[in-house]
Amino acid sequence: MSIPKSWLGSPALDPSGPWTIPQRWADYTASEHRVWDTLFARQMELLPGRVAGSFLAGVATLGLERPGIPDLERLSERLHRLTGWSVVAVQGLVPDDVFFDHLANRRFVAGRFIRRPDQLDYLEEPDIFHDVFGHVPLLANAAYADYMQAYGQGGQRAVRLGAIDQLARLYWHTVEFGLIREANQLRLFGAGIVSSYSESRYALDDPSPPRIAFDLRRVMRTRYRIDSLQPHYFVIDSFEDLLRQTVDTDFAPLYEQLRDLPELEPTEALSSDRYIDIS
Ligand code: HBI
Ligand code: FE
Repeated sequence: MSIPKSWLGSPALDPSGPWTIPQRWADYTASEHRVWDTLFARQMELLPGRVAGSFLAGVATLGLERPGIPDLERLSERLHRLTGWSVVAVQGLVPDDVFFDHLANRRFVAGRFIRRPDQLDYLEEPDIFHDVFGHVPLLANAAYADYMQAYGQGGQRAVRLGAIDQLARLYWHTVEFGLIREANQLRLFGAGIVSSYSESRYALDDPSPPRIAFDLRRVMRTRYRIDSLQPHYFVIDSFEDLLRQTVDTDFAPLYEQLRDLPELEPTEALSSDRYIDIS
């Protein structure tokens, strides 16, 4: 990945780009807003003391405590002032190259729809609760915001180098399911965890999944499961360290090396793994 330009300028907020749709905020029903409120209350009761401090700070400064599904225009205005990111609505999953293009331009895509009341605990496609509650608070953190942009730029290069799988694993094991060391404790930061009631507890409380110190090469070789709780978690030291480890690496030769090494199955251990056992 190349060095991301840190957020210095302030180009106009651009709520567009490929595959976006209008949010039509006024069209959400009372029942849809209630689903958001239920999920929000449940996670906010659980997360203090378990989630990275920057996440809770982001929830507060972005005004996510207001009841109801957030209005993305309003949310983007606040976020844009802090780190130059905006949030745009899409129908659902978008192709990889489109996803990377948005990230590289500091736009996070959020599914417009919200899960049904009978799907509070599990759904396959990312909805607005996962995308906004899970991902957006940390975009108010400068290092995390730079990491996400660098990821988008790295993704555009990975498309050309045929290395999407390796890069997608990095995203999965950090942005979606990462843990962080903070205040000499393990804390959550991955959006897939913090937007899930069961995984927010399991990832910290359950004795079975190993917590392994983040290592870029190791993570890029590790296949993942999308249909169950994670069999292990990777732990970063800080967002600054994650950013440094990735932007200081030339990914093209790394992909070449990784091609010659076997992929690791989700539960496979390596002798070089360093376990983190603080609780
Ligand atoms: N589209 N809406 C949406 N959200 C995602 O998280 C997403 C996507 N398309 C592709 C994608 N993620 C991943 O495959 C990339 O990180 C590799
Ligand atoms: Fe996600």
